[in-house]
Amino acid sequence: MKTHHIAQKFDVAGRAVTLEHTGEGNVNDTYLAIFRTVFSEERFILQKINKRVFPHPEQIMQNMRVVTEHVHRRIEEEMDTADRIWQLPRVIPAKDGKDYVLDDDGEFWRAITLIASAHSYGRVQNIEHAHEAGYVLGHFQRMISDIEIDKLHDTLVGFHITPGYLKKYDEALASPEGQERVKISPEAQRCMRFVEARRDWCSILEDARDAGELKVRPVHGDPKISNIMIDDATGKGTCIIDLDTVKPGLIHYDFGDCLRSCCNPAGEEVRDLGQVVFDTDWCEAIVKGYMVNARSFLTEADIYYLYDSIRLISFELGLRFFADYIAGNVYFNTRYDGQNLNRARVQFKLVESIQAREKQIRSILDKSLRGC
Ligand code: GN1
Ligand code: MG
Repeated sequence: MKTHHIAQKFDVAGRAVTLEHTGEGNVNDTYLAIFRTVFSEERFILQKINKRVFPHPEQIMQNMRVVTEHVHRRIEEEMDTADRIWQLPRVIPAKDGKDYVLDDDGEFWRAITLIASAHSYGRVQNIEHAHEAGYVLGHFQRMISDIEIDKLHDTLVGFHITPGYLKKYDEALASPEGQERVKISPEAQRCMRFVEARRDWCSILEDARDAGELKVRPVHGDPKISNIMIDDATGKGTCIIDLDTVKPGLIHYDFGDCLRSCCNPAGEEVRDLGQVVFDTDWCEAIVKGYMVNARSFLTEADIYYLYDSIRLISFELGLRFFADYIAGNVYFNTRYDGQNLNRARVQFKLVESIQAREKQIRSILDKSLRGC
């Protein structure tokens, strides 16, 4: 079935004029759809959900319903006192009333509204942008903090459980194909040594959760910089998109991932590793923005593990990329064979940079918790 025909099955007025593949996202396929009637135009987002990654797309849609309805209500409740108009996309139903369309190949499609007059960026543009990224994340976490976790499905079992990724990595490495892929690449061998040296602290967050120190709460799961929308008119954050991984987890996954993504000015795909660094000025701005909302819900134990989460989630993403490279690129979309290896090296370089700045990062966290 052609993408145009699929788009036409959603409840949007008019006819499909263009469908542009955005090329963004490492997992799903995303299109910008433009529909026209004789007097209007509607733009929306059309996505094919990657079933290799998400085995139950219908659960993602149920979560999306719960989350968007809840957050829309919360935003409206606070509308009069808010410093901006917060937004969050809504699910566009299919003409048959369902939340999705299944095509002839059994592929799963959904449509969501486009947040207009706003853009997201692949990298932080300036210090204000960094501040807004933190602000948007803190606000979203506060908005979803009162959703009961048993109302949310676990859409991706094992997501952000670092010891689980380590186990998968060990399995991929133990296979004959995995052995071969590492044998032929000195860079892969260096990555392997990098992982070995850090194996022992992989369970730091999960141990704290098992010990009852950290509580499981609703989290976004993927607050990277390209999921933060900035209002074209005001330069302020307006919403966070990509709700596939909103599910029960530790808020540390979000905090660590936001800093991992935002504080590396070179981005995730850079080939020149010399450009990869953890920018502490941006870190300070993000943490300040985040704390505006987060100070109200962070516990002492949460605070204790904030630094570790930055280091751990960067390491974890590097490990996920590296394991996928060894397994033959089966999870993340790739455009060339060594892409996952390069992505892993970028994240590992970032881990080194984070470790080298531990004192500075801890002092930024302390200062901003004291409101300085
Ligand atoms: C994937 O597909 P995308 O770009 O939204 C991944 C995240 C990673 C991110 C790194 C479900 O997100 O966990 O942090 O790539 N999503 C999933 O760019 O695995
Ligand atoms: Mg995502």
